[in-house]
Formats: sequence, C-alpha cells, structure tokens
Amino acid sequence: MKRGKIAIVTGATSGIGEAAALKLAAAGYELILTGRRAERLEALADRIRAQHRHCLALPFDVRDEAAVKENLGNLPEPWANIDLLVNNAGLSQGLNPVHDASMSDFNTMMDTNVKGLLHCCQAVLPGMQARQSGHIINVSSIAGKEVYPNGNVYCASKHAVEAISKSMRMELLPFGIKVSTVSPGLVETEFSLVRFYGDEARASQVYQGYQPLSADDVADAIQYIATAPEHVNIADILILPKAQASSMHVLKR
Ligand code: NDP
Ligand code: 8X3
Repeated sequence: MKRGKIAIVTGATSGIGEAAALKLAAAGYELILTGRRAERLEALADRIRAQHRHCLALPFDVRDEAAVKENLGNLPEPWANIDLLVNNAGLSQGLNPVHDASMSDFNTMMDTNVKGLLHCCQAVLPGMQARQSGHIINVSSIAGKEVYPNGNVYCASKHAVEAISKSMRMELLPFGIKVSTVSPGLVETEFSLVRFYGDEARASQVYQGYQPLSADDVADAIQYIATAPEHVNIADILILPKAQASSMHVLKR
C-alpha cells in the first residue's frame, strides 16, 4: 500500500470522531485512532484497513498526560510524522445549574475537553515544528460561542477551546502550522447519553421533533478543512441543523 498523510483522530470510538476517521481514510489519510474503548478502536481499525489504509489503534485516556506522551510522543516509524491532529475527544457530564452540579463533573469536563486537548497538542507539536508543517483541527461547539442555562462549565470548556485555538493560530504562524476549529450545533451521537449518565430516554428526547446533524455531516466539514489547499486555512466552520438558530432556538415540531 502506498502511504498517505498521517492523521490522528482522538475520540474515534464513536460519533464525530469515528465518522471523521472513516472520511479521512477515504480521502487518503493513514489513521491513528485513539479513545478509551479498545475493542471499538480495533473494530474501526479493521474497517479502515478494509479501505486499504494503514491504521494504528492506541487506547488511552486524554486526561492522562503521561499516557498521551507515551503514546503520541514516541510514535514508531512510519507513524512519527503527524500531518493532522483532530482533537475531537470530549464530553459533557450533567446539565444543571452551578449551584446543583457536581464538582467531579466539572473536573471531568475541563480535564477532558481542555487539558486533554492541550496534552495531545503538546505531544505532536515538536515534530510539526521541526518539519515546519502540520494542521490541528479542534472540535469546538456552538457552546464555544454562546452559553445556555445549565451549560455553564461545558460551555466554558468549549470557550476555552476557542481561545486556545485562536491563540495557537498566532503562535504557530511562524512554523507553517495551521490551526482550525469546527463548531457544531446539535449532533445526534452518544453525546447526550454521556451527558445524562446513560439515561437513553432522556438522551433520545434531545433529538426528537427535528432533524439534528449526523456525525457524518460534521465529518464532512472536518474533511473539507483538512483537504483544503495548503495555502488555505479554513479557520472555523459553525455548522448547525436547519432547525437550530442558536443554542437557545431550536424549532421542534
Ligand atoms: P460521543 O460521545 O459519541 O464521542 C465522544 C468521543 O470522545 C468518544 O470516542 C470517547 O471515547 C471520547 N472521549 C471522551 N472522553 C475521553 C477521554 N477521557 N479520553 C479519550 N477519549 C475520550 O460524542 P460526539 O461524537 O458528539 O463528541 C465529539 C466531540 O464533539 C466532543 O468534543 C463534543 O464536545 C463535540 N461536540 C458534540 C456535539 C453534539 O451535539 N454531539 C456538538 C458540538 C460539539 P471513549 O469513551 O472510548 O474514551
Ligand atoms: C454540544 C452541543 O448544544 O449540547 O456541544 O452544547 S450543545
């Protein structure tokens, strides 16, 4: 097999990450897949290999700085030269006002969505800087641009992703490294199942009465950002379902 560019997708065990990995493989990338659920990663790796792309599955927790360094900081040849990092791993836990929410949920969201993203950036940036090329796509959210009641810390974590991405775009300018964000509205994935601690009925209600985005819709945007000509940086794509006008305006019938 002829080797293509190398992409890492974090959080590839479901939803947007899984769909993005498949689209990037179809676009010619070799894939490094990460997430905590090893069996799902292996199953996806097999699907990607069936598309005649090389694939490496690395199960680890993005919150664990040492594990991220160990896995992404010392990649074996021929995986060492990362062209694209898609920082997608993320979650929301709970939907409560600050006065009724758990500190443990706050820590999980900040540790995953913000610090986990930073761990992954720090692991791949030395190589990108040495090669004077590379691209980081951070999965933000409409929650990185607006807030809504009970979204407090999840929104704060995605506002942090936006701020970090804008700052990194300036810091990495001299190194020829592109930084982009994709900012989806409501996407039907396991996101709400995780937010509501496995409550399937409550999770499915989020997506009833309108057509939400699919993981594939967002993966299309990620593929578009990744495959733009080298001199073009799509800085951000805000992508919403037709039925959504803001975090607070969703037309349900
Ligand atoms: P899913 O729950 O389907 O996917 C989340 C992915 O993140 C899983 O692969 C999960 O893997 C991974 N993940 C979570 N925590 C960790 C961790 N500590 N270490 C490693 N991987 C982790 O949700 P989505 O696909 O919807 O979410 C993907 C991204 O999109 C998130 O950043 C989310 O905030 C963002 N987003 C989602 C929207 C939506 O409406 N669905 C809208 C806007 C943004 P595993 O559990 O195996 O570790
Ligand atoms: C996920 C979309 O509206 O639940 O980022 O915050 S929302």
